[in-house]
Amino acid sequence: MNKQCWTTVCFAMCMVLSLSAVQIVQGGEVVSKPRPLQNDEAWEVVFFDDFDGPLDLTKWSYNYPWGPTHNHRAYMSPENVIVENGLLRLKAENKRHPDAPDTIVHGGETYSLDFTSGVVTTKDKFEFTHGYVEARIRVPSGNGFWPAFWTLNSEGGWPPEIDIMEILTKEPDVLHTNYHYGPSWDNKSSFYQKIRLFDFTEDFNTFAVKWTESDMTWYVNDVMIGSKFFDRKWIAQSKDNYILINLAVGGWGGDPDESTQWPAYYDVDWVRVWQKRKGEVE
Ligand SMILES: [Ca+2]
Repeated sequence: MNKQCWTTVCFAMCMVLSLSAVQIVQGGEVVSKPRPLQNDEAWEVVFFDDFDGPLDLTKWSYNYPWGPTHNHRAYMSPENVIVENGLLRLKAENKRHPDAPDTIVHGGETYSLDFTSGVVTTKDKFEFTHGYVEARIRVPSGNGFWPAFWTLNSEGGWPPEIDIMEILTKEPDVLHTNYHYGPSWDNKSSFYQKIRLFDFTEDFNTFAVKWTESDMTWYVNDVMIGSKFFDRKWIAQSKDNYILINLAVGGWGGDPDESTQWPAYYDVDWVRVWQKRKGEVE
């Protein structure tokens, strides 16, 4: 066998080996590739955080881009965003923040800001169009919490919004996923799925969405859940998205009550975004 043949054989063997590999190097460490991507070597990690601490401010910002409040009863504070023991911990407390106004109005609803909690986003630091977005998460238990893992367009219009994970902890075994889309706030549509699986407060679970130009698909622990969203026109409305991770109190999740244990923690072990290498077809 001449040199050229050997080169060809070696190249073929390398291809076989690389096709069988399901792990990649990230930040000097080997991480498992999520099962939904394993048949396609073109996917690579383009964003990650293992929260080995302190919070990496080249990747994350405190607060919502529009301020410390939203459609819930917690005032968001950087002091309630903690990174320890390899975890991002958003801490909800049963106390009013000294800077919090008594109430806010959002979407016609009035919210009394009696609680303090935390949020981080990648706005202006990491924004992406299409990919496989995943995080390993443990949500708090008890009545009154609404932990979420979601994305918004960087240019600020709404809709669209991709909700990878929303859990109302009064129903700890129910996962809510959503894609909000449409021409305006008043004239929006939602691809909403509500799926009862198992108690998400008991352990860490991986939540993901695979977002391509042709479909959106949601996953829990690498297993597809619900059905796909196929509408290319409205999928194209999402672009340059940033990630939000927040622990809301009250609002859609309902209010805390006497049984609620404080403080409560929403823990994130890691976040990763995978994309196809440039030039690869989605
Ligand atoms: Ca970690």
